[in-house]
Formats: sequence, C-alpha cells, structure tokens
Amino acid sequence: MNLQNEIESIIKEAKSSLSSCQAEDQLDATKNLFIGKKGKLTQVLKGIASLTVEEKKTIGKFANEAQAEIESFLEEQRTRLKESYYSESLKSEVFDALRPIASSERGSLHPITQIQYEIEDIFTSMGFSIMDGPEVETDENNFAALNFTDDHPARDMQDTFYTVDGNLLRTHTSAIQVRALKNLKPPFRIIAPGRVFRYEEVDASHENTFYQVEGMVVGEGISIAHLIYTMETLLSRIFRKTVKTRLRPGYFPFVEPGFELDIQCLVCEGKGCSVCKHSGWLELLPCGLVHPNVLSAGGHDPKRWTGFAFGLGLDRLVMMRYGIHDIRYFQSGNLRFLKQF
Ligand code: FA5
Repeated sequence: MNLQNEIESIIKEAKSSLSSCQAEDQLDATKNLFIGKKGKLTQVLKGIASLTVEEKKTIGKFANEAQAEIESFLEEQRTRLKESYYSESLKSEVFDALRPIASSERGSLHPITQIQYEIEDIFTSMGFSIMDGPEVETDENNFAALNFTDDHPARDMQDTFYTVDGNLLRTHTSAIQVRALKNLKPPFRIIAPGRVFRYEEVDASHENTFYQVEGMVVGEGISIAHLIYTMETLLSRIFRKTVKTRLRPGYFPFVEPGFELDIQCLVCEGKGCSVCKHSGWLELLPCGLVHPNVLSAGGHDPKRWTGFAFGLGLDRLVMMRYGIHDIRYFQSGNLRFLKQF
C-alpha cells in the first residue's frame, strides 16, 4: 500500500473510532491514537524520508490535510456529545417554581455594631458628624495633646501596647478628639466610634480589645448643662425610657472639671438591688468640659471656645442592655451567643 492509501485508511479508521466515542475524554484519547506524538499518522509520516523531493511535497500536503480533516471531525463529535448531554439533562430536569427553597442560614450584625449604629443615628439626628481615626496612633494624639505630660501618673491608668516604631495602639477614642481639634473649625459637634486596646488582664468585665464612642462639642458658651442634656437624651433613647443621671467628680487630664456620669438603676429604679449593689445608681460613662490646655494644643483660644467631651464604653453598655454577665462572649466567636441578636 502506498503512503497515500495508508493515510486514507488512517482517516477512515480515525473517523469511525471518533464517532463511537461516548464522552469528551474518550475523544481526546482517541485523537492521540491517530494524530498525537506517537499516533498512527505521525508514525506513517516517518516513512517519508525515503521519498524524492517532489513526492515529499505531495505527501506532506496530503498528510497536513488529513490531520486537519481528523481535527475538524473531532470538533464535530465534541459538539455532538455536548448537545446530547444538554438534551439528556433537560429531559431529566424538572423546573418547579413552587417548590420551597432549602433554607439558608442568615448572618446578623454583632450586638456591638448594632448599638454603634443606633448611637450614630441618635447623634446625627442632633446635628453631630461622625469621625474616624486610626487604631495605631502617635503618643502625641493619644496622650501628649490630651494634657498627659511625659511623667504624668495618669498614663499608668491605661496600660498601653506600643509598636516597634514608637507608636501605640490607641487606648481610647479620645485620640480622635485631638484629630478633630486639629482638623475642624469650631463650632463643631462630633462623635467617633472605634476599637481601642489596653494591656489588661481579661476578666468578666475587662477586655484588652473593646469599643468606645467618643463625643465632643466645641463652641461658644458650651457648659455642663449642654453636657447633661445631651447625655440624658442619648440614654433615654438607648434604654427607651426616661433615664435619670447624676454626676460625680472624676479625674481625666483632658477635662476640667471631669465627671463620672451615673444612671439611676434601670432594674430597681433607684430603690436598690443586687444589680446596682444596693446603691440605686450604675456608673456609666466618664465625661467633662474640655481642658483649656487641650483646646490650646489643638490651636484654639480657650478664652473664646469651650466644650464638653465624653467616652462611652460600648461593650458594657450592651451588657447592661441585655443582662450579659461576661464581656468575653463578644469576641468568642460563639455562634450560639451571637445568633440571639
Ligand atoms: C476613657 O477611656 C476616657 N478616654 C473617657 C473620657 C472621654 C473621659 C472624654 C472624659 C472625656 P475610661 O478608661 O474610664 O475613660 O474608659 C471609658 C469607658 O470604656 C469605661 O466607662 C468603660 O465602659 C469602657 N472600658 C474601659 N476599660 C475597659 C475594659 N478593659 N474593657 C471593657 N470596657 C472598658
């Protein structure tokens, strides 16, 4: 049989093998049998060496055409297999628009995020803007500009994580007060929610990573009366009833005078119970009037401008709202706990 005949019979054989394939991977394997590196056609072409130049040309062309013919037949077969696959699966699939879908689990916002959004709504409705700041802060913003001198004993009130480059993880959102004073022109009202970090022993009411919302109002003639009004509005809306407050003296270097704001116990309404340790009051948040040194450090004349500031701990607020007895639940990743909110 001359080469041309041999090639023709290879084409025939290839086509008949390909048309009996039932799956795509069979097609590829069959292709290799004929036109792969060790395929029949390739083997036959090895005999071309003994031919004359003219014959080589003719057979070479013939062989190329044969290869193209097998390849195009292969593609036709691929299409045939795909079409039959889809038509078979359409026959077996039933579309039922009324069949109930499998129920999927839904996520929800973390209770701390929920209360943060609520607080943001309450304050924006009172004309406050929301500010943000970085979690890695400078000593200047976290301490120095807030009237903590280098050797100030109050620095020890908040044990600090330092970074290798001399910065720190902010210990309170009060660092954003400094950014507000440096970047905004009074009068202004802002709140600044954020995550804060302290090098603390963790227990049922202390975390090393927790959330605060800072508030700051600066203007002409801002007084303690404005502070009390704002706090009572906030707390009545959060606890969904009128909340009585009282101020006790509290010390923070960046406020003067500084206060601890207590709320009348929501459980016993001031009569005394185990929740308020029979005092009738619960300590809720520190606050005060902005210290003149802080206003000056921010570039504002303390003779003209006054202000108030407060720092609300969100974790403990959520605990109080839902009667949660251990702060460690919040970051435990415990889904049984989180699914309740
Ligand atoms: C401060 O952080 C001040 N920057 C607050 C402030 C702002 C005072 C503006 C005056 C003016 P303090 O360290 O007390 O203060 O923290 C404020 C609130 O954060 C606390 O009332 C408490 O709710 C919460 N908090 C403090 N430490 C922890 C902790 N380890 N775990 C969980 N919550 C905490």
